[in-house]
Amino acid sequence: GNRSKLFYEQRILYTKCIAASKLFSLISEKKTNLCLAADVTNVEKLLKLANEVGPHICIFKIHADIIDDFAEKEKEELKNIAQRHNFMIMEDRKLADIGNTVQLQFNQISKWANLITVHAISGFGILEAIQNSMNFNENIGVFVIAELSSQNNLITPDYTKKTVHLAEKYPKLIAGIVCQFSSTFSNPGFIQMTPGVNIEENVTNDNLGQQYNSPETVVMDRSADIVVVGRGIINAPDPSQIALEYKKKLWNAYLKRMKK
Ligand code: 5BU
Repeated sequence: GNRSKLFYEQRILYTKCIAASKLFSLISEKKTNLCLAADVTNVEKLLKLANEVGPHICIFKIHADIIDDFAEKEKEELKNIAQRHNFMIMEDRKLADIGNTVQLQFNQISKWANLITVHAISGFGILEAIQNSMNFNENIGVFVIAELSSQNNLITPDYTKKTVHLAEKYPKLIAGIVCQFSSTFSNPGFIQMTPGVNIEENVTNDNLGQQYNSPETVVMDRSADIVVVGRGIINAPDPSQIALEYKKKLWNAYLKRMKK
């Protein structure tokens, strides 16, 4: 079937990943498919963003290694905010090492994150390692990176295909795929997460290779289920107000896709 024609609620029937079904239902409850990329270095600013933007997002995505003094207390506080506003916390760590090392890294990150990104570059060992650890914590969902948004990145069509094929072998683990195109995978149980979106006029890239599309392009033409927005929101004078604007645009694009 065509996954882009199923409502979020319907997609729950196809997933075997607990985190993915939670995500599908919170998206349809809150009517938001917006993921905030909270790429800030100051931990107070991070928590303030989570509080202010929280009502408008399904995922609060961070890079823990860029934050100054992100300690136990702050992680607990972020978890509390996530519970209050009903969003999930993603660590965009892009794990990529051999299975054993990834297992050790995962065991730390799974103490506070609900979702995590991984590269499939090192092969099956990385997913086996996470699966072994998952027995203790069933609620962490993995997003596998099959494509990147950056210009001239080194991922080939063959690598993308093999990544999706590998992900298919771990349905309980895999919440979704980070990719750019509708054709990248077909399993309706996987969530398509797509970064590289900005609504400012004439902003199509940054000067370090990032490439931007519109909400309509990624949701309607490329069938994204969750859209990642960072600087378009966090650099605005009023992040909460602009997040609401992104939320509405992205949700309308989804509704239009379903009617098309
Ligand atoms: P931006 O400020 O909207 O450009 O931030 C995009 C975020 O998505 C940032 O945190 C990146 O690390 C992340 N990202 C990406 O931009 N492109 C990719 O292909 C992947 C992740 Br995978």
